[in-house]
Amino acid sequence: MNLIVIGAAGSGKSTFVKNYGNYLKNKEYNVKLVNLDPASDPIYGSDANVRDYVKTESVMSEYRLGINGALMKSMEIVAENLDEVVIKDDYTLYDTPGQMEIFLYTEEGVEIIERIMEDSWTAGLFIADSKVASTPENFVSILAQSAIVSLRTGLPALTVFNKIDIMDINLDLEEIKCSISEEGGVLAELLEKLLDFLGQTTVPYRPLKISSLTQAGFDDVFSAVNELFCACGDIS
Ligand SMILES: Nc1nc2c(ncn2[C@@H]2O[C@H](COP(=O)(O)OP(=O)(O)O)[C@@H](O)[C@H]2O)c(=O)[nH]1
Ligand SMILES: [Mg+2]
Repeated sequence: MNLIVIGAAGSGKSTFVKNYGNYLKNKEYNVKLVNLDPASDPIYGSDANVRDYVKTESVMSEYRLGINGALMKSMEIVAENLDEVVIKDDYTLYDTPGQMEIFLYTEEGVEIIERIMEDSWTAGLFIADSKVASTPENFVSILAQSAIVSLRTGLPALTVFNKIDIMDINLDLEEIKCSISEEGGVLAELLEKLLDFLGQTTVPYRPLKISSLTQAGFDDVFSAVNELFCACGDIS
């Protein structure tokens, strides 16, 4: 089974990959950790690392590119080395580039996902920083992003609210709706409509709150992922 960990810079993807990898190893699974971020060295012992093939800082000087151009070029080089970095095991956790858009909005990102998906169960885990989702407006924006992750990747995906050790958030959709409508005005009306629409994502049915640092909520992630792939399972 593959888990592709996607999220904004700083949301905690790499910390999740490191500690969820340990969590799975403690359950006696064979686990592989793969770094797909050409711009940062992994904070864990990786079993495959794109930085063995491309380093964004070297691409910047070699091709005389700015950081964004170099990230795009780096993804092209990553895509040329997929044989080396797509590896199968009981679980393979893929850590994606710090900047989510480099992965989601490039042809190479889609190509990498398709390659990982070949012949094995693959899920997307969208990691959101709970601090960013702490107001109703921002919560709706996270739901919108989670819908974008599903649409762009075509993966069965779960949204995970990280860093609950420092910020616990309310995921009760009805309560969020109430606090939005209390605000009134055009923005509240728009948010309410969006919330109705985005409430169709898995978030309301499977509120997943975790701390990648303390491992709180990892059991919930484990069962939610299994249910995604269990014919008898029902994520509602
Ligand atoms: N308090 C807290 N900090 C976290 C958690 N997960 C990640 N961090 C911190 O958030 C920062 C960014 O984490 P990182 O894993 O590098 O994010 P990435 O850019 O998405 O890979 C680091 O300082 C982490 O220690 C968490 O669950 N709780
Ligand atoms: Mg990272």
